[in-house]
Amino acid sequence: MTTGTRDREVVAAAVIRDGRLLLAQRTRPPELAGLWELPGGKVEPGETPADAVHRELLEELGVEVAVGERVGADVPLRDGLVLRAYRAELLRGTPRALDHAALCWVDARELHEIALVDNDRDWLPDLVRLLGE
Ligand code: 9L3
Ligand code: MG
Repeated sequence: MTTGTRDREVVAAAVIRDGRLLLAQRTRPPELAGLWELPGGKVEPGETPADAVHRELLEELGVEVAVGERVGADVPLRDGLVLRAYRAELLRGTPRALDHAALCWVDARELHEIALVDNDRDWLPDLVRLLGE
């Protein structure tokens, strides 16, 4: 076996512009539909996490990004998956909801009020810090 012992990674992107964080509203699975998340998805075999952030944001939002620093701590998911967040800077395009129900830009106060997916709530203090910079 060449795989199987390492956790499979899911990446998520913190895109911040003008003091606001980009959130995307999930459509699936049913238990997550309607909740908001940092956009992203599974790292495919042969990809680095940064490659995956770049690909996922192109697929999900139609934008090109430069992938930056890690944000917050690893979040363990079910089935040996681990979720990791990265900063991402918009280089080209305007984000569109190609795979989500909707997009929104939130400030720190709105971030506390919106219905985030549980996994992403762990990053709230880190995200608030970034929004304050
Ligand atoms: N997930 C949680 N928070 C996020 C992202 C991008 C993903 N910010 C979870 C939801 C799914 C799994 O990771 O259970 C895979 O994500 P996707 O490929 O369905 O986006
Ligand atoms: Mg996704």
